[in-house]
Amino acid sequence: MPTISRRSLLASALAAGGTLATGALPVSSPPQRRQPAVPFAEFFRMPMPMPRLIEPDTTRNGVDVYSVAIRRTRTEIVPGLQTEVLTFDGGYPALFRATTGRPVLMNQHNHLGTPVSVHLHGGEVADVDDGGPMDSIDPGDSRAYHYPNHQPHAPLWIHDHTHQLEAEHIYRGLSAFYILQDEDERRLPLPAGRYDVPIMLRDVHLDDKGQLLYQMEDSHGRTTILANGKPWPYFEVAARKYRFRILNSSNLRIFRLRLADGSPMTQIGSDGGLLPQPCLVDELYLTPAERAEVVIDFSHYPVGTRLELENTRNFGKDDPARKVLRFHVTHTAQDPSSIPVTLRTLPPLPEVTGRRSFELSMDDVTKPGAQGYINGRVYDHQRVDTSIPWGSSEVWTISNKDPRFPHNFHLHLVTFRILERDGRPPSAAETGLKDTVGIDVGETVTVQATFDSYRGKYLYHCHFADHMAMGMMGQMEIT
Ligand SMILES: [Cu+2]
Repeated sequence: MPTISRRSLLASALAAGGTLATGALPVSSPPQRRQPAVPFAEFFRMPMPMPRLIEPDTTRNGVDVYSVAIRRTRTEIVPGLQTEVLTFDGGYPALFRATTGRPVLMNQHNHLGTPVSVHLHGGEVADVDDGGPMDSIDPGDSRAYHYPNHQPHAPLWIHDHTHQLEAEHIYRGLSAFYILQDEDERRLPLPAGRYDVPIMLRDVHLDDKGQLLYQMEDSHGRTTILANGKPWPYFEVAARKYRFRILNSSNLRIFRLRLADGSPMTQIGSDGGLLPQPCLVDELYLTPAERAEVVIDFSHYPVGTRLELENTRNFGKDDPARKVLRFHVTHTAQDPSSIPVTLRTLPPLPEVTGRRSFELSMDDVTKPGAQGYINGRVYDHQRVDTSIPWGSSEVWTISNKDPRFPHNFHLHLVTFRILERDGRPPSAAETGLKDTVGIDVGETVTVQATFDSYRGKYLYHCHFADHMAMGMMGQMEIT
């Protein structure tokens, strides 16, 4: 066995937001990673499906009205076994499509035995429609959520946000794409239609019956990587350009994605839609809830090529999570698409009206009752942590003071711009609108957000879902 330095060991363990007892591991120990209990699905054996498109039941006065059943279903993750999952309308995962300027009324019916709260991540919605942690739908009840879709295009998503159940609910499948498009985006000559492909990534831990095993902070056990609900699938492509909208819906896993042959990808978008300009990237770094949109040009490859999308943030060469999916170039096709030099123009940043600081920290997760903190406080829905005057534009400095765990930071209601990462300007990939930003151990990130839409109470939190469940959330009130 090759010698593993303590530094790389720690880095590997941290890579997946892992559980690691402080100072307890000898220098030569391999990471304490359980092998999957079942013979896990083989790599690149199943095709990657599209998410299930959920369509509105009707359109009333220009509003698309949906009726969505939140329910259990079964899906084949390990070939030959049926795995029980939680879904929006049976989609594992599901996909909603919406258009800027066209409101949605989403009736959610809770057929589970637990409360659920439906949150449109990245959505600019009234606080009563935001799916707050305490504002849940009881088992057997229904609720209508109003999504005005005033905001520009963005690859949004929907997930459960019920206090202390969110982590397990999201893990078991309550996450869906909500792709909001506008004319500014649609008129660009980017790959479209069947060449515009959403990919939801996550990791899971399967037990010996092929069922999802949920334990808090089980980053070492979640070694099966799913793309659109299938383990390590393959995806057949034509030798032309494709647009991929990639969401990391994992609870704890950070993906660092690259093409196995080292070719660059063209990143065109992030959480809040298109970047101002496309940029060439060697890798995509996605913490939980972050999105990246890329164009990959398969015309460089002969028909017959098999090209892996790898995850280089992993536990080493025996870690199945180093693999993600594989593209199979199966045929040629016409390609009228192109990538414009300018994708959008973002408005200039307003004058700064206030500054605040936030520190993220967490108890040692190996201790029972471990909690997560923002500025030393655990989430309390009855407490307002941050009062913000309506119309203000604030600079928030967020530091990860945790010596062990990466975190990230998500703001409800608004997008923000990243000003600095550890004192340096953001990379080109981070120059767009963001709603979630990764903050590694010891890092400090500075962002600017403008609170000029709704008034009311909203959350900000770490989006490592297991950390949310540990209370690593705060409440802001825009007044
Ligand atoms: Cu966290």
